[in-house]
Amino acid sequence: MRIVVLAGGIGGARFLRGLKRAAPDADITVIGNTGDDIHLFGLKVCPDLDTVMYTLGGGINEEQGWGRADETFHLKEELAAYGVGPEWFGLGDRDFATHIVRTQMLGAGYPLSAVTEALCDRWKPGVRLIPMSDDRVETHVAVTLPDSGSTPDSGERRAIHFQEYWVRLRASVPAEAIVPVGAEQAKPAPGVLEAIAAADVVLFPPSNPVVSIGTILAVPGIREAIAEAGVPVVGLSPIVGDAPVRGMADKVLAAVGVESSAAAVAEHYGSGLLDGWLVDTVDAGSAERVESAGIRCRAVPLMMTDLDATAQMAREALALAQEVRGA
Ligand code: FO1
Repeated sequence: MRIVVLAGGIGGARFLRGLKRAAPDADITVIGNTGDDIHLFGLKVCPDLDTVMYTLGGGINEEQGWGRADETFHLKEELAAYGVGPEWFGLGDRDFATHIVRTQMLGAGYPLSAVTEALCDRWKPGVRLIPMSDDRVETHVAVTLPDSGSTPDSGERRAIHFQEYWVRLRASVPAEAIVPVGAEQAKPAPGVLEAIAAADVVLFPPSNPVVSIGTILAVPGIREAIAEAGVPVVGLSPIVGDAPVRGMADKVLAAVGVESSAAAVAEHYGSGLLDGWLVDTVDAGSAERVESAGIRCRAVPLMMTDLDATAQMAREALALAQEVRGA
């Protein structure tokens, strides 16, 4: 079975671990979000690609869900001693090596997709990980900075990098707009459209529907390829009981005018894209609303508490795909 998964960071990576357990013989292609990518200290950092690679390759910091296990921060401390920041973004020494190799290869002319493949040669994630695009796409968030009076730009309306919004501001101010800068001109990376066309099923894990999966779908050609592939497309709600399972998805949903509920996220994707949608058992009451939007819906436990529970979620997603295929 050929499975294509659109993935963001932590939620996508953990789901993939369960999917590999549930379908050990499947050929899994992961299309990774690169809208979170950021250039720091002259290096290209790809948080979502790295989170998938480290999680599936056994190198992730399990408690955080991002960055490397057994990490140290000497380099960051040395940079700070020179007054070189940003201090709010935690890049560890082991993680730095990945960004140095990536930046070196990009500088030598390799596209990001080839670089990602080379990095995965080390981590052997057991899936084919492809960035959504080799072109630069950077998610920016329009905010009005808090009027603290303490910084010169406080009270101003500005577009800031997604990482600044997420990590420095902790999504503490309303996101007024989310803009995947560069997406309109971006092309899907080599292998993306081919994998979708050859897939037996496409899955949307419980990743952020706006800044993760939404950004991937914003690359011209990807949404269309999925809609036209003629294979079941099944998603898992990242919202359980009107709140994100983790992260701050509700903040960015508000920016695109979508309420924070399992049913509203399904409607946001729409029946033109989604065939099936899994909601948590606590949201069983919203199944009817999803079905009346033309999307087959089942209520099953959706908390990724451990690998067994996550594998069961993946099995439910594949079963729903089978069901809609037979419909
Ligand atoms: N998340 C944080 O909350 N704080 C950090 O300092 C931080 C650093 C970081 C470094 C490398 C990396 O791959 C991920 C990192 N993340 C950090 C996670 C990341 O900001 C986001 O969770 C994702 O971009 C959203 O998917």
